[in-house]
Amino acid sequence: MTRKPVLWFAPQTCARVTLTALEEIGQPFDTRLIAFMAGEHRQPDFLSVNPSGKVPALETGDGVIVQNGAILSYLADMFPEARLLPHPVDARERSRILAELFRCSSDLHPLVTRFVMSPTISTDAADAPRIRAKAGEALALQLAPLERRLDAQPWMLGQDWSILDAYLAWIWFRITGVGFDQRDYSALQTHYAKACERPSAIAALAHEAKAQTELKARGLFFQPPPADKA
Ligand SMILES: N[C@@H](CCC(=O)N[C@@H](CS)C(=O)NCC(=O)O)C(=O)O
Repeated sequence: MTRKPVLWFAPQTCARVTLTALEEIGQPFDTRLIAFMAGEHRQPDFLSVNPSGKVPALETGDGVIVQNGAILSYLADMFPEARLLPHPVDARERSRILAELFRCSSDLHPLVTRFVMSPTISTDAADAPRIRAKAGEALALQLAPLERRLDAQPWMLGQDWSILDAYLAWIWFRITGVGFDQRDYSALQTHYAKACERPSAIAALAHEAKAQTELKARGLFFQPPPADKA
């Protein structure tokens, strides 16, 4: 990746995970902010980068990479010294690591979207609490094994932090931000607090804070409503 990468992102979205990965790598990168409330994700400028209109998208010397899992896997391979993911010794170990990435991007993230964005998913406002409740039940089912795992080990993959911990931390931030019941998840709470202490996470949040200020100034910052207001 010879040219400086450019990350297309928005604050509070799953692009936070990619932002954290780039901060962890510690090499210069640029960002382009997408204002969802202005519909910028549906405008030609961005659609020419990612035709599906979703963040994150990473422009690199190797072309544009989309899908968080693919970007993280690419960055882990390109910058092995950053140890974003363990270096797999064989195909089986690689499959275990990929399974955890897909757990975040394919199992959990769609549920997060339904739970957090239920008021914007349905055209019928009365439906929103029901959609959120169903997504909450499904999330509880998916998070229970992770709670047990994190009760027995500090990080998603064992003793060492990986970018999967930033992914899970974003998921936790998103759902608890709108009122997911945390009571049965003390290990996840501890994990989130530890994940947020990492310098790369602090830097990513500082970056987001600047973007958030910019969006607020433009009247374009969106905060999903909490559960009791959905
Ligand atoms: N499968 C994609 C999902 C990305 C995604 O849904 N991003 C959200 C923000 S968290 C987004 O851009 N949503 C805008 C939209 O779907 O219109 C990935 O893992 O990168």
